Amino acid sequence: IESFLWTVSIVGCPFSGGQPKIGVDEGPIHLVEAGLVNQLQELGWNVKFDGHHQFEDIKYTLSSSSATASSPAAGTDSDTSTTSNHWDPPIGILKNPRLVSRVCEEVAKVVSGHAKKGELPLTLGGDHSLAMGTISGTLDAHPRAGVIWVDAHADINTAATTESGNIHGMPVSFLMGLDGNHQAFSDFNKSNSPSLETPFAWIKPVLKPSSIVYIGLRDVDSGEKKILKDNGIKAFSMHDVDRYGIGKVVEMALDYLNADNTNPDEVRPIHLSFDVDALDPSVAPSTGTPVRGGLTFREGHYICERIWETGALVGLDLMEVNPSLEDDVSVKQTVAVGCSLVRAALGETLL
Ligand code: HAR
Ligand code: MN
Ligand code: MN
Ligand code: MN
Repeated sequence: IESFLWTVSIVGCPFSGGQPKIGVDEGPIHLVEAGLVNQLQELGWNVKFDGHHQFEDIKYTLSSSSATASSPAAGTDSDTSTTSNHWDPPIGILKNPRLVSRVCEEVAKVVSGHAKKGELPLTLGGDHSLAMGTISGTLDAHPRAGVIWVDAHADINTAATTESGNIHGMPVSFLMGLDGNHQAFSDFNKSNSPSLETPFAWIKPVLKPSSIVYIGLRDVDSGEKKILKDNGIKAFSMHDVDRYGIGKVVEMALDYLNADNTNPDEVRPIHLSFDVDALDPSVAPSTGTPVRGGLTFREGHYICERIWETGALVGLDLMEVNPSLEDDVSVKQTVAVGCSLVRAALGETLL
């Protein structure tokens, strides 16, 4: 194992603003408290972890920069995920758009900074809206990188298709710069109160539709199905996992990303964005939007192990662990599985 020289940088993101349930912001805290740092050191990694990111200053800047802001001080808004603020009103039905945008912009800078130093950024969520930050950061440092997105959901709704207004169901559409967002945001700009910032202006459409592969999908909205089809996006649903087996599915995913590779010896860098709800709820119960019929414990781990084996992993996300959902045993189980998936992606072997 040659990993002993390598550095993994943990980016702890206690953030829940991309969805309405309190508690997912505690995911990274529980993963670290369960001993993740030590577990990665035991695998031979040099682990950098400077504590979880505090996004409080972002909330503060947002609330005080708005001309319409009245006096309540930052910090009195204890739950930004369920209430909308005078400084961050919805755009259409999108909730907390400016907060999500600012937080992801910060995450993008942090991830890109680590990656450019040759470190492997490991982002612990928090909700999956954070992937706008992590993938922007990875592609800034590794422009050729491809994304493997493991999830029950496609997270590719646009402002025009989302039925929930929860931005964790939308990050891929922003990364691709899909049209449905442009229209909604230019409509918004026309009616914008000048004191309110337009969110997501910083995101470059860096992710080509041919640079992502999904594995594990089973709850895809009808608007999302159309987007996947219209853009020719490669996706392996649970139907495909049943049909071909996880081994074949992961090979097909890797082959797809490397299909245009001019030098076949030089595999494309890979960013793995793993939403824990890809796993069956019997395996990972403590998550905000569980969907039955998911990946088994081994199927989830196999994906991570096989990607590690390629030697091409340059970025890793583990998202949507919510320690306030379900009973204590379920929380412990979900956190333990989360740590175990990360170890598998970072080189833990069974033999
Ligand atoms: N597609 C639904 C929506 O847009 C549900 C999205 C749920 N997303 C996550 N992340 N849990 O994958 O709201
Ligand atoms: Mn707790
Ligand atoms: Mn997701
Ligand atoms: Mn999901």
